[in-house]
Amino acid sequence: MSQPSLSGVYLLLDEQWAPGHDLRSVLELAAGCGIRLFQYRNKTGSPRDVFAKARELRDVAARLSALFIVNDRCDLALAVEADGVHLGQEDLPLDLARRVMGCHKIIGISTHRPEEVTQATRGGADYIGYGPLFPTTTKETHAASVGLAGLREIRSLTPLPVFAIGGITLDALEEIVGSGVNGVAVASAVFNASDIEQTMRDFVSHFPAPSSPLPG
Ligand code: 3NM
Repeated sequence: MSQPSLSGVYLLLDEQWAPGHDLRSVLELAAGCGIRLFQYRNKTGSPRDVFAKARELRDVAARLSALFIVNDRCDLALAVEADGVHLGQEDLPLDLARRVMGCHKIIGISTHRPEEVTQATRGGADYIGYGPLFPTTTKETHAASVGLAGLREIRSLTPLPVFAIGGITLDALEEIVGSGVNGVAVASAVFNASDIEQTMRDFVSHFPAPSSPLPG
């Protein structure tokens, strides 16, 4: 299924990665800066708290015509009527996730090697995260950094939207965009910035046009 809005800046919303920030305010500010794609992550909260926060953020995103994706959990994504789910390699396999989510929800998947990109493409993912592009301390990952050369390599392996992820900063953005990716998924470059609004605007300005929301 074609997802024209799966491009540009994909902001990762995780309270643990955003100390001192209120995620709802960040989402509102980000949408004002032209960000149209958000992922909610919470691996530590109680199910009830996580549900309540996800629901709140999902409502804000919907009001602002932005896509809202839940990390890891299909049940939570469906419970809050998110636009989709983002899977890791250790989460529910893609075919099962598709059965749970149905054909209209977005399913993204994290990949770290070219074989995983091919597999995710054959398996019917809607977009791919590829990384870590550069070393990052945000998430403990055992995968080696793929680097810009690795990123360029996978472009020909999939027609799906590709988001580079991991250690992405404004400094490298021009080259990253030049590698043919459709977007970048970021956390620390935004949350650690001294001026997060300006940083988000700078990120968005590297992409051709603000992503448009899904029709209907
Ligand atoms: N996934 P930052 S790297 C969530 O390689 C995540 O799959 C990665 O945060 C992967 O922009 C990563 O602060 C962390 O590096 C992204």
